Amino acid sequence: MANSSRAPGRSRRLRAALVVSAAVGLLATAGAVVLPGSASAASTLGASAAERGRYFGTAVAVSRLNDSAYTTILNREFNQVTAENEMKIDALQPNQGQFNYGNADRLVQHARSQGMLVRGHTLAWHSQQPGWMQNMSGTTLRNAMLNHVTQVATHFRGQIEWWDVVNEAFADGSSGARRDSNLQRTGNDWIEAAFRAARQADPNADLCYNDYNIDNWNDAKTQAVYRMVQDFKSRGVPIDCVGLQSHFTGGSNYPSNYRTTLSSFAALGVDVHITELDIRNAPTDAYRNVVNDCLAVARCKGITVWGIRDSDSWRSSENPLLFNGSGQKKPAYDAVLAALNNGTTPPTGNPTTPPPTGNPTTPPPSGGCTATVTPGQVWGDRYNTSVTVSGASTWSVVVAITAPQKISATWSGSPTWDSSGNVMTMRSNGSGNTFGFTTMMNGNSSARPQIRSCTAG
Ligand code: 9MR
Repeated sequence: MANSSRAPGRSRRLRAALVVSAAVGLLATAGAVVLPGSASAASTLGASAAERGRYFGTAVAVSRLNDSAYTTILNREFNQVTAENEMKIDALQPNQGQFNYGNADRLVQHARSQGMLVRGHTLAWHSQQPGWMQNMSGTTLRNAMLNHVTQVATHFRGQIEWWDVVNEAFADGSSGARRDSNLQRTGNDWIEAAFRAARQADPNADLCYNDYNIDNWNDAKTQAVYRMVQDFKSRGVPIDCVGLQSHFTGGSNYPSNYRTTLSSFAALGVDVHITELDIRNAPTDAYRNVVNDCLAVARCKGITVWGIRDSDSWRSSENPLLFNGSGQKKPAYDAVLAALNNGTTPPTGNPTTPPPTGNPTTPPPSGGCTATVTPGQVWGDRYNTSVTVSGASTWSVVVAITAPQKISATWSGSPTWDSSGNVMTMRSNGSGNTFGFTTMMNGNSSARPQIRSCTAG
């Protein structure tokens, strides 16, 4: 049954500013663009975007996390990550029924340790299908696809901010038609079926449709995706966002009506994301325009570049990214940071003082165990909490969050949620007696989680 209802408050998640990091960054500035008259000039992409209530992210190739030069830039500059390949269907389910989460989990772990948001990419796609799926058709394929969506979204439940539920399902050119694929041949409703399965499996993740060549408002493909989203919204199909990949081939390929495209999708009641940005030869003006266009549209939640250094790019010979192969900032980097710093800060959700580090609360023993809260790291828009259980080796702990705060990530336990999304029951999962979670402040920087109960067994 269609269900477009969801936990409240998620769209407010990113509005809070990263004031703490920005201030620290200002002191530590090396080569930052300081704009006279601006309230603050953050020195990293992530901190500056967070000040504007946005994220600035990158695609990550998990194998490169072993490269310290790469990881240094990643951790310093970005507050959102997308797995470049490790969450694709062939990576996660190489043989039918055999799931391989190792690399993807490693990225999620890394993101969590750094307070980065994670975009899941991608649950259903005509490409990068494992061989067993490529050979399927009809009901068998439909069921296999839905099972993949359900299994994967369930595995990552609580860890993923946005899922690219369906990727690249429309044809290029002037037809405005769906792309022919084995998935499309299972019936035109395959896309909405995937979205419904994803919502059911992870009600707290925002669900996106993602595509390329939907940047120019006048293109038939853009119009066709727009009509699909409009139709989904009108029929209650659960969709929350549209991702514009924005792989541009050069200054001319950045369309002058890009902002119109972003705001037109947003007007349908979905968020918009720039999900895979790279521009041939990294022209400063096109990069600057993309940032300015996103900042001009309230529902444009953030920008992800498709790699860190030119040498990391899927089209490295075009040098399309913000850092050169040596990890140095390119002129496009300076243009992007300046545009971010020049942007207006959203009116709500800016804490004027750093949020409290939190008061440890120890609830009275209730069900045979005790759960003790230890405040963790605090960022401008979110904070970590860990909870240690004593008195039992298997347990469930009920944690309540004050809306509009929202838990965005958990670790070392198996969470389930009540229908509001604000009460989490965390069960032991063999990972020890301490679990943790990240809470987005969403404009409320003072509330802290409350332990409602600790039950042994
Ligand atoms: O950058 C990715 C590259 O390493 C892979 O070989 C390729 C095939 O899976 O996918 C690239 O990423 C694509 C993304 O998943 C979807 N949009 C287009 C991206 C560039 O091809």
